[in-house]
Amino acid sequence: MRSEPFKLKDVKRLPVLEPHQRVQALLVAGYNPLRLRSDQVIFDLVARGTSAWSHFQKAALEVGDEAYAGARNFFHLEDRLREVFGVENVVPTHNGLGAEKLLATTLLRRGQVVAHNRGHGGGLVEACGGVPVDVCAAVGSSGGPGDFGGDVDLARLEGLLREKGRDGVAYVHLETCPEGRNGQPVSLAGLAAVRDRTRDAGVPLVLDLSCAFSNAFWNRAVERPGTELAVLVREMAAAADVVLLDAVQDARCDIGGLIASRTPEHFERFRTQVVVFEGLHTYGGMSGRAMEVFATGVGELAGAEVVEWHQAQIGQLHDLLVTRGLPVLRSARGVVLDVDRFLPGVPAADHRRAALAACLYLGGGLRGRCDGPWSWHASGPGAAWLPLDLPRAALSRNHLLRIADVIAWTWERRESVRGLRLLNTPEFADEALLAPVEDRVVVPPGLEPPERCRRYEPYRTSAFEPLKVTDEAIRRDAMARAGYNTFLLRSEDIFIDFLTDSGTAAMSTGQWEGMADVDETPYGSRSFHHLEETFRELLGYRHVIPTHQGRAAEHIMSQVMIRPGQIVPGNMYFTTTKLHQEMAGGVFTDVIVDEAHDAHSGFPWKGNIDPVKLESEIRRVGAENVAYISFEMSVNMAGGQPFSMDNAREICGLCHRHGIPVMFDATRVVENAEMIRRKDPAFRSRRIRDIVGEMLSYGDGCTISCKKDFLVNMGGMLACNDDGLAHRFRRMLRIWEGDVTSGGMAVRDMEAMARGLVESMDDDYIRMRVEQTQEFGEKLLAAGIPIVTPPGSHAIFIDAKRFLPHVEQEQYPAQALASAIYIETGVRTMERGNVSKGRNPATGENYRPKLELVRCTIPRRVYTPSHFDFIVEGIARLFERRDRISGLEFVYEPPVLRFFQGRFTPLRPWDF
Ligand code: P61
Repeated sequence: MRSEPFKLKDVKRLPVLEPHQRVQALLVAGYNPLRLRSDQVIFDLVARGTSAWSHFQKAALEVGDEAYAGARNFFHLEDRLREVFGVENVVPTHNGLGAEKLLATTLLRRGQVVAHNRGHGGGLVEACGGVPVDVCAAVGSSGGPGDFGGDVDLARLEGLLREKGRDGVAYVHLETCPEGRNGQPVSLAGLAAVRDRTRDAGVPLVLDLSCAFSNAFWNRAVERPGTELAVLVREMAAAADVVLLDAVQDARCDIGGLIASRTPEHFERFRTQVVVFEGLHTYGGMSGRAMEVFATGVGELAGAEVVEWHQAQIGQLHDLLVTRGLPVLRSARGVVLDVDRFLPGVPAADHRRAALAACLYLGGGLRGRCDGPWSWHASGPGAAWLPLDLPRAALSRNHLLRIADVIAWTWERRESVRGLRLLNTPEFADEALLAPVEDRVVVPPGLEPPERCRRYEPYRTSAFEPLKVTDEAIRRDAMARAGYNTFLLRSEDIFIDFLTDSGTAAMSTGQWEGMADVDETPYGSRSFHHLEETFRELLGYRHVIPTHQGRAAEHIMSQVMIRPGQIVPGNMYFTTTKLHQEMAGGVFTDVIVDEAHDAHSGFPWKGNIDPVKLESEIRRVGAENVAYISFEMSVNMAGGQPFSMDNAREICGLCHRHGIPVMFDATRVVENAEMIRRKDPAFRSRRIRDIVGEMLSYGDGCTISCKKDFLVNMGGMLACNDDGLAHRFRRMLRIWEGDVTSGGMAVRDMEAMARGLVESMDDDYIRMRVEQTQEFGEKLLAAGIPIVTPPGSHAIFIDAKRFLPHVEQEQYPAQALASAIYIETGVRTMERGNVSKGRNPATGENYRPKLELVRCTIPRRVYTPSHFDFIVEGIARLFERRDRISGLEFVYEPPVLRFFQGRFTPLRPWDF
């Protein structure tokens, strides 16, 4: 699998911790990462409940049936388990341990043996008077998952069964990818052999299926190529007498468990016991909502897409480490560091493993998995290995690169690492308190792994939205049905959606938090005041007037500020902006610099207004006939091109000398500010919010579509300083949009907007956001694809004239290219050429804009480097066969804004 089979839906901020903060945190935690607070850990690689949820799982939270008995969610869970695992007779438990508890307290008698492959985890068996016996081959084999290190030593098992007999062995307990065996899987052949032995001996076989799909990935790779994972999992489940499931592994939940048995007698005993320890037999210690999340997670395992991606990511991380020569083992849960080879200089008595865990934390905030009995970790088989389990669907490739850098950084400093001494007598690993044997564990603080420092998304996935991978025949058909217009495609037929960055951002958990508690009133809600204060503070305008989106603000501003016949000079038109100016009787005039119309000029400030053009317009009509200047940031139609601070200062000064107001379109103000920081050395070390504040301070007001930079799915803004103007804006707002303290928006959307504005000015976020677009542009250029240069901030624009030089402008090359890209890749883009520009109303002729572009617009916080690589490869494939793409003609042409609903057909059938 080459990219995530999902897009990001909700994101969660990763903590930012300077090296000295990590040193301090670890000191307070007694050099034991398990004792750190979650906000002190950047990458939590303990993989228990840390995976991302699908947005269906998140929705499931809202439909918990919290009835004490017979909750709907339990039956849903039963159904999904039957379909996916082929498991019947389910008894729910609060977590995996709850399931083990029901097992041990029903099937185990004092003195009986439990044979297992789990490495550790025998605490419960011992507490119930049993004797756990690990029957695996020696722990610490150095093979990868293809060696099935979770398999049982059959001779030992046979010997034990023979020696103890049916009465002496309570059950044989096998775990898929057992934690204590470094997550190494169990083979199907091994499982079948154990089943034969247990049947012969009359001893129940218990199988923990928590990681069954991860395990099956390796069964398929080695034993059964081409078989569906779900088929293999059902085969495993059918081999067992009793199955256990902890919801926090493959099913990606944060809580929940169950036990089930084909045997009516076992089932009866679990059902009797569940009410003693867990809860009633239809909830077992889970809330209704937890069962629904669990049921949804189980149902989503059927296609196993996320399991496949998880394994692909583990492979990537493993390869990154192996190519640097690090002593590391791949597992089905993550990677495992070979502690002895990693830190040979630290004596075993100095807690080598704990020292390595501490170093990884100091180097970059990593926390490996080190829970369980202390003796197992300190001196038992666990001491030789440090597992780093990869959460499912939560991290991007940049995160993996960062994790690999941190591990490699530690490796490079291994000679200077010193060990730890124990300060107490812990029974469990989380109790241990340690201190360095010398004055330090690893090299002095202040040094971070240098490359890619902070060059990763400053958030992880909290919830994702699964994507449908369609095949080409389906896409060809969908495109024809959509009349070769990407606006008319159904979102469900799309793999990656680059139509627009408008309203498509992933929300953050912080925004959701705010939305959960709002006062739903249109008059004076707390959220309105929060919004007003935040916008005032960050944008600097006194009057803050919310609207439901950008065009509503444009309508009001145009109606209030334009007298019929006045001109409105601007830095290139935008469709809705120009339409509202014209509806108010104004005439748009383009005063952008000439370079903006040249797709290949390297000029860095293609969003600038040309002062000479502007002055000559003012002179031509007289200042009193200029309504205002419409000054757009990160000019959309020019390719997302910024203006410079010098230009803003100069143009605003010029206008004010003539008494002409400057109204910004601040829709993409934060991205323009980041471009200024990147390109203008004077701003390199300035904070983004200061740059934004300075830019806006030169103008008199602004309209904003908050659906772009401000990270919300709905919302707009109109702002100014002038009291009289604000009064007239508000009057219009009441008549056309809604109340002045809501602008016709849901209160929760205002709360999300206030928080979105703050998040958009997070320096780490905006740096990475613009970096992502730049990198995408550079990859396309490297693949020989003609794009508008220099790359902008919100989108990359492909030059359709150069991509399809054989297609006449009258045959709509950009429209044809957008359609062909969809057919080839499943990626949706947008035409920005003469279809968008329309016809000259006087002559009925098509306008012939200089630029015929296809816009690949990048939603914020939604896609990862793997998605981008997928797209670049697809477009490069199409480029090879571009001569087989013909132009289009209209079969239906709407009278206004024809690009939205127009329909086309190819001039000759497409056979690329
Ligand atoms: C977009 F095909 N932009 O880029 P509203 N100003 C600016 C915008 O980029 C903008 C608006 C005002 C869209 C959505 C869109 O022909 C189209 O909140 C610089 O969408 O009302 C919107 O803000 C309007 C796409 C709009 C189009 C019009 O994808």
